[in-house]
Amino acid sequence: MARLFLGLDSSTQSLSAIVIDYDARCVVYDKSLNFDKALPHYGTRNGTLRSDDPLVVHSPPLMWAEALDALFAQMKQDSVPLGEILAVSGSGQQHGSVYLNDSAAVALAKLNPSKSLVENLRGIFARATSPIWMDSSTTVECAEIREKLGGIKATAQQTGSNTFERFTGPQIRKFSKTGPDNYARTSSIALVSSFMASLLAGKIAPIDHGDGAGMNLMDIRKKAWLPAALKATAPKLSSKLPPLTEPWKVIGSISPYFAKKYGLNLAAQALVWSGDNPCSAIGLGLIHEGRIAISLGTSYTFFGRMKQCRVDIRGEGSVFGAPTGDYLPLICFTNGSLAREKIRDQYGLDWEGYDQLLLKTKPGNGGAIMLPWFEPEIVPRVSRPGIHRFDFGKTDLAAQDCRAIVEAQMMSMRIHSAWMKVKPTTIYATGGGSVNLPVLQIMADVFNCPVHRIEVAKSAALGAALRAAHGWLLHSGEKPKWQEVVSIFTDPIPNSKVKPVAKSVRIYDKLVEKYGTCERHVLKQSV
Ligand code: XUL
Repeated sequence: MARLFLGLDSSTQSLSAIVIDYDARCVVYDKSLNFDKALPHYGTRNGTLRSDDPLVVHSPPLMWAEALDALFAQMKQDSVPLGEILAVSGSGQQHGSVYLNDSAAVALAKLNPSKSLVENLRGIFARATSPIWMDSSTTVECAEIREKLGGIKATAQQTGSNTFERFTGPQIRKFSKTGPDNYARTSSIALVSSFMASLLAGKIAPIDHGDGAGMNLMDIRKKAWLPAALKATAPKLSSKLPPLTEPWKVIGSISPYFAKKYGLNLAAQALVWSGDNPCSAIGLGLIHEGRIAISLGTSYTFFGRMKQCRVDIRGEGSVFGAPTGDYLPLICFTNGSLAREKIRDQYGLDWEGYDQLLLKTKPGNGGAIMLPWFEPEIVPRVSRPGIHRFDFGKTDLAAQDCRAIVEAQMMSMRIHSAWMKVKPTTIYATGGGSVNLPVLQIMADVFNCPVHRIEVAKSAALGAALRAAHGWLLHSGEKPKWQEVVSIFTDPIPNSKVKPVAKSVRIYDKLVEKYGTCERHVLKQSV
C-alpha cells in the first residue's frame, strides 16, 4: 500500500494541503483554500483584519480553525484516501500568537464531531484576534526587552535575533500591558503552528525549535525557554508557554474528531508543526550546509542551513531552528523585485526590454554603483529611503541603472550574509524574479557559485508533508536520511543551471569591496 503523508500550510492568506505518495515520490493532491473568498464572514482582507492604526495587523484564529474543517471536507469530497494517511504535519506563518483560556485543553480533548470546530472552540480564546507577522506596532516593547537583555548584540546572541516588532515576545509584552485582564485569563499561548497542531492532536501542542526561535524567547543554542527573556517580556510567562520540542516530535494520534468526521485513520500520527520558513527550507531541499535558497519575490529572502549556530550581531538577520535539527539563518531585503519594477517602469520597459538593456552593459558596469533603497530597507537598516549613485558614466543611464540595481542587490546579499560563514556551493533561485536569466547570471558571478531554478509553489506545504514522512519513519524505528526523504521531490528544474564566469567573478570580488565602502559612507552620513 502506498505510504501517504499530509502536509498543511496555514499561511497569511490561505490554508493549503499537499498529500505525497512517499514511495512513488510524487504529490498526489494539492489544494488551497483562500480565507477571504471561502470564509468572507470574517471580513478579512488578504487574510488580515486592519484597524485604524496601520501598524496593527491581526487575524481571527477561529477562521483558521474553520478553514481546517472546510479543507478536510473538501479533501473528503475530492475522494482523497484520508484513511491511508500515516502522518500529518504542518507549517504556520511565523510569529503570530493565539491566546487560550483555561477551558481550551478540555475543549480540545473532547472535540465533538457532530459539531463544527468553530462550535467546539468558540469559548476557548482569551483574545479574539491574533497579532500576526505583519504587525509592527511593538517598537516600544522591542526596545524594552532588548535593553533588559543587554542590547542588540546580546539579544541576538541569546535568542538568535535582535528584537523585531513581528516577533512573538514583543507582541506578548504589548498584550500584557494593554490588556492585562485578558492576559491574566490566558492560560496557554500558542503560535499559529502549535495552535493548528493542537486542533489535529486534540491537545495543547508543543512548539518546535524552528518556530520557537521566532519569538525572542528561546535560548537559540540550548533550545530551551530563556528565563531572562521570559522575565523581560511579561509576568508569569513561563506558566503560559507549552514545552519546546524537536521538529520531528509525534504529539500523539490524530484527534478522533478527524477520524470520525472525515475518515482519517485513528492510528494516524499528528506531528508537531513548524514555521513556514523552516518548512520551506525542507520543501526546497536545503539539507546541506552550502545549499542556499534565494527567493526573488516582492522582497528578497536569503536562507540556508547552518550546522553551527552563528548569529548576526548587527541584528539584521535571524536564526531559526531548522527541521534537520540545526539552524536556519535567514535575511530579508525589502528592496527586491519592487525596486527593480521601479526602474523598469521609470524607463517604460517590460521585463524583456529590461533584460536587453541590462545586457548592453558589461559585468561590473564600468565601476558604477547604485544603493537601491527605493523603500525603507531592513538589511542594512535604512529608515530614510533614497537612491545613491556613484561613478555612473555620462551616457546611457537607463542601461547602467538596469544593471546597477541587480548588481547592488546581489552584492548586498553577499556582504550581509557573511556573518553566516556559510560558503554557498549551490544556490536555488525561486520566486517571480528567478525567470530572468541575466539576474541569475549576476547572482552566479557575484557568489561564484552555480545557480539552479527551483519550483517554489507550495514549498512550505510540501516541506510539511516531507517532515511528516521523516517523523513517521523515525517513529517507526527507521533512520531516514534527509537526502533520501527529499530526493526527487525537491530536484531543481532540469537544465536550469547557470554557471559562474571566471572573469566576471574576479570583477565582482573587487566591486563588492567598493560597494561596501559606498554603503558604509552613506549609512554613516544618514545617522
Ligand atoms: C519571517 C516572517 C515571514 C512569515 C510569514 O520572519 O516574518 O516570512 O513567516 O510568511
